[in-house]
Amino acid sequence: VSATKTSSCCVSTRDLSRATLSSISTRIFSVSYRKFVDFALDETTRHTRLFSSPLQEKYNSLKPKDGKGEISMLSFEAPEIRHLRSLIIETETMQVLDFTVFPRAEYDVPIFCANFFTTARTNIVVLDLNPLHDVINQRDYKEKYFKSLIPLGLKYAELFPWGGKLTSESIKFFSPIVIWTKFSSSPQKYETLYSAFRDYYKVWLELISKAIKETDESRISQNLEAQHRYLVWRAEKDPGQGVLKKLIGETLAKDLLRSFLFNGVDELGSKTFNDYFPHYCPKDGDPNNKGSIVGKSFENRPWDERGEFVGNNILLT
Ligand code: BLA
Repeated sequence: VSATKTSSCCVSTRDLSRATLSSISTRIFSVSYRKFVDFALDETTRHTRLFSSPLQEKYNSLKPKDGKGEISMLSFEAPEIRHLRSLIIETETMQVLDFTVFPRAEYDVPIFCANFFTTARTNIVVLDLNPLHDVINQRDYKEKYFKSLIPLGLKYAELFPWGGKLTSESIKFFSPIVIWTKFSSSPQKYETLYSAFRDYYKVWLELISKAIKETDESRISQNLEAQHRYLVWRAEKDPGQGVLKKLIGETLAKDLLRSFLFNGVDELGSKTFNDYFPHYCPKDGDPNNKGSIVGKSFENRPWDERGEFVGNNILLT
């Protein structure tokens, strides 16, 4: 009897202490994305020469309007990289990473894209090598960059289930290995995300290091237009805009988006949002008045395990 008592007493104490520990670790666990950026910068300098960007002087750090927390920015260039920039937001209630690397127009290499939005409870994550050209209809471009990466995508698709419906147009900017996911905050998930970030970034660096500089003017201008279209999409429709406006006000947020995050949107081309996305626009021509006319779709991952697109094709021509 006494043995049983002891053991039942020990079990409950152990359970109790486990519960206490886990609640403490939930409470004290706080995410920082700084080590992600440190990793990326270290790794980049192993492949190329990074130079501080002229934008760095103006865009380095900002205080949110309520004075709580910090917004930090870094930006660089390299012989193959037009713009490598990171934005980290750290406040009492959220941690955000927006880390994107745009190759120069002489390269048709994908755009590296990591967008992580974290609160105490939840995470909204996009990690991808955003294709510069169409990977749904242009098989040669898809095979050139993504064929060998499908196993990597599959590994993380299992660890990070598809995040559900998203703005339909976004799918055209995503690759077959995109990680689009939402999950509850936990130290384990954070470490897995760090590992995915490192793997995807290393793979992207391999691509840019091996890429052959394009000399054909018409291909260079196709790359340039594709980059401009991407910038126009994101500067107009980035889902982080609302958060940025709340934190720093409309004027600063707009400047940050157009001149820093999506730098080039006003310089690399003259086409407008309506030119690139005519189906998106309501009759009054203002793309901000309504959401997408096609709305949200792709409840499930629209790529199969061979990297074939299996979503519907309404707007993908
Ligand atoms: C939500 N962010 C989302 C969603 C996507 C992305 C797909 C789901 C909602 C939707 O489909 O619109 C991210 N979409 C992208 C990316 C591309 C794209 C990376 O088309 C690239 C082509 N997110 C940020 C930053 C913040 C942020 C910097 O990157 C905050 C400062 C926040 N993203 C954020 C929030 C949501 C979100 C709050 C949920 C709100 C919403 O669903 O609109």
